[in-house]
Amino acid sequence: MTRTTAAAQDSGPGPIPLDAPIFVAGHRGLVGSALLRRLGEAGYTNVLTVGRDEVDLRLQVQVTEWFERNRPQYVYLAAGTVGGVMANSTRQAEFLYDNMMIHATVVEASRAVGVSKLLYLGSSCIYPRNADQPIEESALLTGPLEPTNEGYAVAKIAGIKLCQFYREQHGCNFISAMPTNLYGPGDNFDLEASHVIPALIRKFHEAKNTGQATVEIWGSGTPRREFLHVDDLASACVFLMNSYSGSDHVNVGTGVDVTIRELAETIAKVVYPEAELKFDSSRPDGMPRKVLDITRLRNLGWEPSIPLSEGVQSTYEWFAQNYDRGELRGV
Ligand code: GFB
Repeated sequence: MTRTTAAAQDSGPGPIPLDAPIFVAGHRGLVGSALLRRLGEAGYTNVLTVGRDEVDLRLQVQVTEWFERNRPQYVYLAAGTVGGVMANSTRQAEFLYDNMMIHATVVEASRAVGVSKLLYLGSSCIYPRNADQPIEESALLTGPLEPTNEGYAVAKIAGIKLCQFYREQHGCNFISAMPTNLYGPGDNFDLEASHVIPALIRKFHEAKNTGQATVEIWGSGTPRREFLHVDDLASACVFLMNSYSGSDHVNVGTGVDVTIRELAETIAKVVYPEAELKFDSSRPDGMPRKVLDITRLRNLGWEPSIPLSEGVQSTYEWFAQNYDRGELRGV
């Protein structure tokens, strides 16, 4: 194996050819579908996907066989079992098992067929519950995790380490991006399993339709969160795939956070301004605050471009157009 210098590794092999075979794992999810849109806009012509009916990404044999047949050269690893604070806290075994397996099989198959570069997507929940805010990448593994998403976070941390160790031991150019809380078109709008933005968009919409005066917001309304539109994340991923090849993971966010009460007010303004907010303290708050330090990404040359109010407006438009389709209502 030829060793390259740290600087050369950080800048990577240069732009990805537009006709290179690129695999997007998890293409039906919020992130994967945004990646397909972004890669299409950017002119990539050979984007590969596979449905879960064809390949169970938790099964190494199936994944390796698919890689051997399709020979992707670049991989975006956006597949996983995901959900909001409630789904995470009540299905920790599933979140840990599924994600650990999916990361392991795709990383190993990528090594086995000699993939040139893989981008692994983690989550900001990898950081300790009491990390200093905004959270720098160096906060990883410096303290105990938020208990409501410990299973998911442990799987995501294992994924980062896996990429780093494959780099060290096998010379693989595998990089990791850590997105903050995401939202956008194609999200999961199931009220028990979803994240806060899709849940509130749906709750305000249904309350408006039925003339209900109050809308229930989980928890105290005081936790602080940072929200990134998924199209901004997809843009950052394509940017990193083309320009970054370091071993350290890179935070992807906006660097700006709001309270859940402020978020609810922003969504109410777009969907149903007359609604009254009612806070349900029997539901979990989760992390008290989660906002990423995005200095590393900024220094590499990328900035987010979609403000929260604009992103909520366009996501609501997408939701309203698609609401009649049964799957958005979990039926
Ligand atoms: O989006 P969410 O589930 O993600 O919740 P987390 C964020 C905050 O919104 C919490 C509050 O304080 C919730 O209590 N919230 C208010 C609501 N109303 C609602 C509602 O109707 N639905 C939901 N879901 N929340 C997840 C982690 O945590 O974030 C995952 O569990 C992952 O591991 C993901 O990292 C990004 O930020 O709390």
